Amino acid sequence: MVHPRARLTEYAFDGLVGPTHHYAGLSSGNLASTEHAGEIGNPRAAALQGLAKMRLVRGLGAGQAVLPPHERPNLRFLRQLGFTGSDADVLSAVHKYEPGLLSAASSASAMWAANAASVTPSVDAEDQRTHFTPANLSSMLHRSLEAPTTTRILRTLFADSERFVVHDALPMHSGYSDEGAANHTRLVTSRTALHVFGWGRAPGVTLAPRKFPARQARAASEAVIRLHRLPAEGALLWQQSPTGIDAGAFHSDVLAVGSGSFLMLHEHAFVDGAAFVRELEARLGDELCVLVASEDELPLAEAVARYPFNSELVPLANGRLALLAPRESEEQPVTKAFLERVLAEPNAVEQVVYVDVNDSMRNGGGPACLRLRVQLSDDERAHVAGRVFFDAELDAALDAWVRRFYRDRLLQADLLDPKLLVEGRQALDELTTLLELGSIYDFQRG
Ligand code: SUG
Repeated sequence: MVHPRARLTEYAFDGLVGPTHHYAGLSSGNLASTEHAGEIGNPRAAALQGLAKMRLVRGLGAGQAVLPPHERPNLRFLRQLGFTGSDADVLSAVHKYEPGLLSAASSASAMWAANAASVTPSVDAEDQRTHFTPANLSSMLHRSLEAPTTTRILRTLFADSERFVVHDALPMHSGYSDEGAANHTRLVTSRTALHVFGWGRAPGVTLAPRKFPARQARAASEAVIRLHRLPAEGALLWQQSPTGIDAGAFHSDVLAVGSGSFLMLHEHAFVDGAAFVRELEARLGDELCVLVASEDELPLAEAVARYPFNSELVPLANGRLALLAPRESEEQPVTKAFLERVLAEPNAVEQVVYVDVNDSMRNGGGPACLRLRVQLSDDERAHVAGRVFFDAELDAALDAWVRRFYRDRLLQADLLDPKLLVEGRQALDELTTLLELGSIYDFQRG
């Protein structure tokens, strides 16, 4: 068990990009997804970009681990909808019926691991275990298919029930729609730790986006707080700004990112941003450093297009942070100027590194979307099953694995190719051996 003051190390668990990565315009309200629909995908480049980011984080001396992709196309889902015959029959019938449905069944969206689950470190939970609730992702069809496999993966890795608990995903209902850690930030000062949950809708709340869906239900965040045994004073729920959502900020991590005692956000990230910051200051004290970009400084449209707030904040050994921003935000002067202001703030971010995750960005996933933060003590880390912690050897093995199995060109029409299904299964079968995970996929379990 964990001592309440045990030192925790943060591990970024990155979702490995799956072999079916493509652009299908599946996420209404995610402008990049809609804009790039139908473009040629390059799963190999996307996966290699992901590995390069992990290599960079590890090179900074920070904790890095991987989560495997899910099996796609998802034949179980398609058969559940009444498509029958051989796998090839199912794929061609679905494609004929509705190509978008085949895309939904084939999306590599599990790569955006920030949406995999909500996580509470053991030091913050009343029972001193690390809690995980896989996100049900019920607001988008293609993403709603992820929870069973995510649950299985997390239960495989975090099987030690003395230290970890992986809850069931919340019920698949719009009232409990849960997007995982993409709407969550843990802030810490020497006074306390505070879990901030951004939510988009709740019964009786009339302030709501008009164009795009609000994905996170407040009741879902409340359920996570109960499940994770967070004391009431350790959590703060706040509504995402409908203006932000209607401008394309479908998760709160599109307009806000925090780590430790640092938070940066856009004024349209949350409803009544000034009151939000006052509340944080009251709870966390003077050590908290909050940087707000006003609409004048950084227009919402640029913030959504360039994703500076979806930067990955990497805790460094000296207590400061590295900020991994998407390359797109370096290329736009106003956005770059904002990040330079962040860098100039004393005692928070000591370096800004621009990373190329463009193949993910074109589907609305920046650096922060690709990772799930899990804080672990050394003892807890030693009890994580499998071989998922990223070191030079795993890096080399994964790099060779991607180059061996991944295509460098993929269009929606390729998804009905039964060879793609076979290649994908071979790749995942090999991966489970590499990561020492046993049989986690349906095709391996019969
Ligand atoms: O859920 N895109 C993802 C992007 C997730 C970003 N995650 C965070 N902000 N944490 C989504 O909208 C697009 C797939 C497509 O259109 O092919 C997609 O699912």
